[in-house]
Amino acid sequence: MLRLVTIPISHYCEKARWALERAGMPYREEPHVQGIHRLAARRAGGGATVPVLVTPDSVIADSAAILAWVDERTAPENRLYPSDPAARGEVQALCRRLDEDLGPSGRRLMYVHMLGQREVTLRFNNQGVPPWEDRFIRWGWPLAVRFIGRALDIHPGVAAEDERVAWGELDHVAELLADGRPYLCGERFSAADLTFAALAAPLVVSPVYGVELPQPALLDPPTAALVERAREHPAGRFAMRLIAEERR
Ligand SMILES: N[C@@H](CCC(=O)N[C@@H](CS)C(=O)NCC(=O)O)C(=O)O
Repeated sequence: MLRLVTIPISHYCEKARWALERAGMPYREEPHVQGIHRLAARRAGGGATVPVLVTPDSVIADSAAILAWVDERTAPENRLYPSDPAARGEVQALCRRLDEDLGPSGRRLMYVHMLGQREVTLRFNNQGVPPWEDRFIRWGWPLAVRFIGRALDIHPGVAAEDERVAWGELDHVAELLADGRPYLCGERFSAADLTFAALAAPLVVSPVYGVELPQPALLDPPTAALVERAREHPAGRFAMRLIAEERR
């Protein structure tokens, strides 16, 4: 049985879950809270980040590498990467861009919003984690806020900066779609679509995700307004469409 070490709320972990589930590969998720995840990731044979996928003969500690590993074991008609080298290169380049720009900016933006909403954050963040980790992070909440702040380099003004980068990425996706193509790299759902929709999930607060996400009615008004604005963006609407159609 495959093992997937995660922070359940993490959008990089959602990428891995989505790829595994889409390929019909059974796996056991091992969810942890922030901080403890580093011990779990290292114990599984990975580095400091999750997801980490433990297979019978390897340990894969990066979400893009997990998608590639899953794809090699998927029937050709369901693959996420085209076999043509040029088309494959295009998908990989877009995935890399989204991993490097949309992923970190959207994540930090949502953490800045959510860290001030302790109860709702803990309720949704801690789904499925071991009970002692749930108690640990509740008890040590101020420490957890400091740990996350340091790990993500949260500083004054960072939310505006992240919003600019994240919306720049949404605009880029909207520009790609402006010629009427149904998917980011053409006629077929690819790793770029999965990567985009998973990494945009915190911004649009995806209604389908590996764990439940707090819908706008539960969020503070500025956060709810941000989510509504993301959902109304053409790229946000595209993410919602992909999630509804492809995230089974
Ligand atoms: N490039 C990595 C990035 C993964 C990543 O940043 N994971 C976050 C969770 S969203 C993490 O583990 N951060 C905690 C840390 O750096 O300590 C991937 O795609 O797997």
